[in-house]
Amino acid sequence: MKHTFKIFIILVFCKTLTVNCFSQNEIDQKAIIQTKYTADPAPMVYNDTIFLYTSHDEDDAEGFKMINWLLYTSTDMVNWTEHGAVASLKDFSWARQDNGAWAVQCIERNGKFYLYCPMHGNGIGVLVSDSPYGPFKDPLGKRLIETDHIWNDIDPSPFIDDDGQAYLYWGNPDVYYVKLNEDMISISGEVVKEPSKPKNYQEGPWIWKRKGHYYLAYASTCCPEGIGYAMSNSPTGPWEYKGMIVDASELTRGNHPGIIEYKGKSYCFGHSYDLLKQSTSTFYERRSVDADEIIYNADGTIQNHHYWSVEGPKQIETLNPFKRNEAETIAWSEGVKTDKSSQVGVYVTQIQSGDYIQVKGVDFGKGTKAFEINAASMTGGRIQIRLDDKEGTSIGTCEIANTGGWDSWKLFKTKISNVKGVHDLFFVFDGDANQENVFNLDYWKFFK
Ligand code: FUB
Repeated sequence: MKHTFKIFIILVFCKTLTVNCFSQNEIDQKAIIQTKYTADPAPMVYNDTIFLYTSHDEDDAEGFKMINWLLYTSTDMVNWTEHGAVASLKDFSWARQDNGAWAVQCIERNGKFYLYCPMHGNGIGVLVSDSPYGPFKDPLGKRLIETDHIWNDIDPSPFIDDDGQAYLYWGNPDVYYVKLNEDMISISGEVVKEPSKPKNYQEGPWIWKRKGHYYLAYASTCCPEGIGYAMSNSPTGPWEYKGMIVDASELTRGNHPGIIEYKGKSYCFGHSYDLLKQSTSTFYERRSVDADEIIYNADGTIQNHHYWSVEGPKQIETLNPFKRNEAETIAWSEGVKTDKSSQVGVYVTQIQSGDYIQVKGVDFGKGTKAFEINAASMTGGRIQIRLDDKEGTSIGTCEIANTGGWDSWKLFKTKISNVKGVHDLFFVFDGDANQENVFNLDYWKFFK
């Protein structure tokens, strides 16, 4: 309820004053996903990969318009591969179907993956899969948590302690928790309203343990919302407020933490409106996920960020161009969108002349001689392959012919001027300027 009120106030404020709802002088982080609006990041490390589940603000959303949950993966923190919608309101036959797919979180236990899903006004459900990529199924056919404050039952965050006891936390404007049984789809004991709710707590709890300390990060009091955190000696509190991981400042309008350790570093994910701000100065609920490295002090406290850094996280390993890479593996893109088909899975589409994709830190080693890409087109066009900048050195041009259909996929190959070492790769698209799409792209690969 509080959310609806919050958004209502913001929209009324913007519309009444007909003002730019965003300051023009802000220096923003480049959102880590650009092909869709993403929010409420829930990263999960499984094996050597980050699985980033997000909620999804529709492209035409004004207030919240959220019907499914997306998945992205990365092994280097800068190039993210889209896997499309892995769950949606349709997976819960008992829930409202047209809106309310809010902040999810996934956790693995004994080889199964449990995705805890809030449906605003319908409470919290759980989906189960044998794979982090889904498909996810509703094993209960009803909500997991029964309370008398269903509108407060949002933002579930599961946690498994070292002794194997699992917990589920959630809630706005209070933090609730309950023990989960080992099956992860039933509860043990009573729902507890946390009596030591930390200062500034609004919603979006995220629980983790590090070096014997328990942490509770959360979206801080609206508006604006930053990311606060508290620490405890126990998963059930009491929690002691420790400060802000990301300040609530004039730059933020809502947030939701997701925190992981990966390959020896720690990261905090959240969201902002920075991607939207690149295309309009009007406020809509169209958010985009950001991330930054976080640093712990010796006493376990976390160093503060005023806002998401402009440069974002550093790349932690190079990308191998000699294996199949999905076209939807992207560090930054302009103009393009993604879609999903049963034939090829997620692919890049709505490519217009002048659009481009950047893939960061590609290691060509001792050299490459050829490039191949799987594409479909009704018009044809070409891909200029450039290094280190959208207008950087061209190492080849791949001509894409008309394949006879937007789902008639063919491989196109071209020679590449020899290139060595590590470079950012830019695929710059060229075709008839009047076309809304010059080709669809599935995957690519270089050859030694
Ligand atoms: O994205 C919808 C809701 O807004 C989330 O569930 C909250 O955490 C806030 O980000």
